[in-house]
Amino acid sequence: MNLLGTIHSPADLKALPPADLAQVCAEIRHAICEQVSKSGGHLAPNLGVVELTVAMHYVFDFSYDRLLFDVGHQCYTHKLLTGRQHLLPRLRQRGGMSGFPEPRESDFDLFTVGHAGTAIPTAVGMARGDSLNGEGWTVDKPNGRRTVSLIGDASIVNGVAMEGLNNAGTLKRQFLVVLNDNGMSIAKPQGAGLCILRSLAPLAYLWRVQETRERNGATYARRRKSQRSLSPNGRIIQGFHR
Ligand SMILES: Cc1ncc(C[n+]2csc(CCOP(=O)(O)OP(=O)(O)O)c2C)c(N)n1
Repeated sequence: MNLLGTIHSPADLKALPPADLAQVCAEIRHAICEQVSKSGGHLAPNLGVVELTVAMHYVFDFSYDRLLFDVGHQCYTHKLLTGRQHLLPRLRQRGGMSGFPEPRESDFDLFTVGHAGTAIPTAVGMARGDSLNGEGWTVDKPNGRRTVSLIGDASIVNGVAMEGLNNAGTLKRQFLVVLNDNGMSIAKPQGAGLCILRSLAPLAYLWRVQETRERNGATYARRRKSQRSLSPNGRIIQGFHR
């Protein structure tokens, strides 16, 4: 049975059991490949975020919460989950599906955006606006709007993205940045920022080890010591949360 055809909004996706999500992802991949092979379009950036986008729509409610794509042409899965499958056959053509987030197409697209570095500062502005309106998520208002920005490893080193992270630290509320660290941009990413990200990889690995050890009842002191010795640079990113 085709599942994607039954999804007219993220509410339909949320109604599926988690076990069905892999099939939804496979059908989305197939739909994107079929269409891009006919009309052109961005293939790799979209195939790289299928599972990630499905997971975000499964967890959050973006008819209310905020979702911002930094790499705008990564939005095909998002569009297929938000009532726009009928526009896909005319991808990037008049009257069809724009290849970028487009608020005139759907309320699920908050910002017309190509690329790059803009998602985090824009999300900061939206989060601050929601908070000023009394609609933002806080500990006391757990049903308030949450904000999520998705950004790649080549884009997070943009000056404006870093400035956004700096400002995000002043929000004092929920603010999620999902870093899609796939080790690739148009060519191999370069520069010092990349070295910092690479140095975080052992930390991510250790967190997985920690989870296993937690289940096995290992002591907290021992876990912390391992974390420090493996990744001193982890504190650079953690520092933005202070
Ligand atoms: C300001 C600007 N610089 C460069 C580009 C060209 N460009 C489009 S996508 C991209 C790479 C994106 O890489 P990354 O952020 O790692 O995303 P992903 O690998 O997840 O696609 C670049 C350099 C652009 N569109 N705009």
